[in-house]
Amino acid sequence: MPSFASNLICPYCYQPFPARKVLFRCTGLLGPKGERCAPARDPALSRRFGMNEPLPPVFGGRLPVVNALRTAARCPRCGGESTLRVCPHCHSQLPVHFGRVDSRLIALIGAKGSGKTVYMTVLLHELMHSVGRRFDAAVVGSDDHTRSEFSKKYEETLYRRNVLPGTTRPGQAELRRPLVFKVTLDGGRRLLRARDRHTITSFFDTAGEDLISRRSVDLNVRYLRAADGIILLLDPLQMRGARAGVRPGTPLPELDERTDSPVNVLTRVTEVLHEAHGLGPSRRIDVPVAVAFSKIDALRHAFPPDSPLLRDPPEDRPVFDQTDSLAVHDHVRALLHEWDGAQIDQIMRRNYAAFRYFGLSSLGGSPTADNRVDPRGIHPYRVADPFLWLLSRFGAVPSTKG
Ligand SMILES: Nc1nc2c(ncn2[C@@H]2O[C@H](COP(=O)(O)OP(=O)(O)OP(=O)(O)O)[C@@H](O)[C@H]2O)c(=O)[nH]1
Ligand SMILES: [Mg+2]
Ligand SMILES: [Zn+2]
Ligand SMILES: [Zn+2]
Repeated sequence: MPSFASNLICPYCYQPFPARKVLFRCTGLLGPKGERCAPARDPALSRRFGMNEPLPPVFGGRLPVVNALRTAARCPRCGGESTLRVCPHCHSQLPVHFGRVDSRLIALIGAKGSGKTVYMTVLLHELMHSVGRRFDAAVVGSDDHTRSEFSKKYEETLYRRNVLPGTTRPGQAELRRPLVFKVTLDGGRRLLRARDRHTITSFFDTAGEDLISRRSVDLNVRYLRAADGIILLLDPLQMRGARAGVRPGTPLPELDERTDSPVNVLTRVTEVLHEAHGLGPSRRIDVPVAVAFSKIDALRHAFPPDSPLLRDPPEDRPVFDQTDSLAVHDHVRALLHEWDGAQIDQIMRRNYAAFRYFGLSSLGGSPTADNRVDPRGIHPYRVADPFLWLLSRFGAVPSTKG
């Protein structure tokens, strides 16, 4: 999405709106007239995200529009000035630079139990720590909800209590709120651009069960339609051909009527994207899709010694390494044939203009029998690759020529 686009897309509810329609939330501080706007439950936030905390009122549309992206407005009730911009649909507070910096919505999808919630947690943790250091990037939650949700719920569960998350509640896409982060790359030390560059990324962790029936896929249609990039997480342990070769002792996900084969998930997501973008069956979808195979730790023992999935990605420079990534891509494509997943490759080639295969492991090893993090800790492998590939496609990080 270009900056100054007339239509912005809210990173929380993924609904589009023209920049001039943005609303403001009163600060709730004492205004110049000596009045103060009282906080109350916001029906829009409550309906869509189940957020009921009392907040000062929302207002808008009163001032002459000097600049569609105006950053402050005066509250008609108390007369106080506010810079807190909110989405006209869901009333979520918009990130500080929203509308003037790149905003990229990244949908994370995959079947039930494919590892999405664990992956999102580990990826963001890595981005905030090691990967962030390498790219000299600051990755911060862009609102209070994201900051507290991420640290109290996601990080706390996995990194401090060492418990794997339970199934993400299905059917409640309306109540679950994407996590919105701002990635700031330090311009001074970057190769391509001189100024700091901000990218707002919004992650929506779907409930795998929402992908089972055609009807519940539609729940996620809005998220898929608005996505600038998609990370499709597929679980090789749910593929017949791969299950046969897992490291002995690896707990295998049960395949029951609530899980769906990766091929079926991909087929359905492809149909939805075709429909959402109004494309005929012969047109290819041009949203970049990172097809990432999770839980690679359970299969690596059988890879040939020269496999790129046995080495670490080059991490000495703040660039996305295309040569390494293409080697992984080719290797995963070859593995797909062994895993009885040749159909996945056919679907990708026929329907997508830009896709790449990845192999990763969020935990770096199997969880324990009672589904806790192994006491040896979390050792993520290649988790940042799909995200960095998307960022490089968005022009937000440099990449080497492949
Ligand atoms: N071996 C291995 N197992 C993993 C890894 N990541 C996740 N798992 C296993 O996969 C299970 C499911 O992971 P989740 O992240 O909850 O999966 P999800 O895709 O969010 O599932 P739903 O919320 O039900 O759609 C975990 O409880 C772990 O047992 C990994 O990197 N390696
Ligand atoms: Mg989940
Ligand atoms: Zn006010
Ligand atoms: Zn919104």
